[in-house]
Amino acid sequence: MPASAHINLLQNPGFETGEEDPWEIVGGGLTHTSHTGDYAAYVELIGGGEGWVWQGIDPQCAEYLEFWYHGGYDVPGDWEYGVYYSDGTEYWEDLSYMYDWASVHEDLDTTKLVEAVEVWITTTTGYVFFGVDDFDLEACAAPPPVGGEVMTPTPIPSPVMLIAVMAAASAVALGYRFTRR
Ligand SMILES: [Ca+2]
Repeated sequence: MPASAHINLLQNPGFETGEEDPWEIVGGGLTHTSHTGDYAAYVELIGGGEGWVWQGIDPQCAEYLEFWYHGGYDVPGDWEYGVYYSDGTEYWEDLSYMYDWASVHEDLDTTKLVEAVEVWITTTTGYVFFGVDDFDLEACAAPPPVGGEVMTPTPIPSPVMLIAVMAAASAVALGYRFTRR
């Protein structure tokens, strides 16, 4: 596993400021039913609809996304989490129903820059309550250059270098002979 910088690119990742900012929480808010600390975010849908917990950042390379969640309930619908990359592509994965808090870990594409993360909840009927807490969007330890390739130096022996190496070798051989005499 590649080393990471141990820098969380998200602000207020565990909602412990007690305010939603800079998260965008639609269809929910903050709750004291947390994974750790005093607060978590939740989305609650009654009889259908959609909601989400979203945060945008300045585009940066991220090694992985982690967070804790619980909820879902056994009703028709989708609960997913996703990452928005600065090139316009997105990556989404399904979440399954979890009564107890469970963790998610997703390794990300480090050739791209993340500009937002989101947990997205939708249902057509019934009741859904989803809690999320303790997000970590982990910064890359060494962001790869964007728009270019990493240059790997390949040693190419030039004639000048070969002559120098041969001269050095013969000088050593001569020196050896002289000191031995
Ligand atoms: Ca918390």
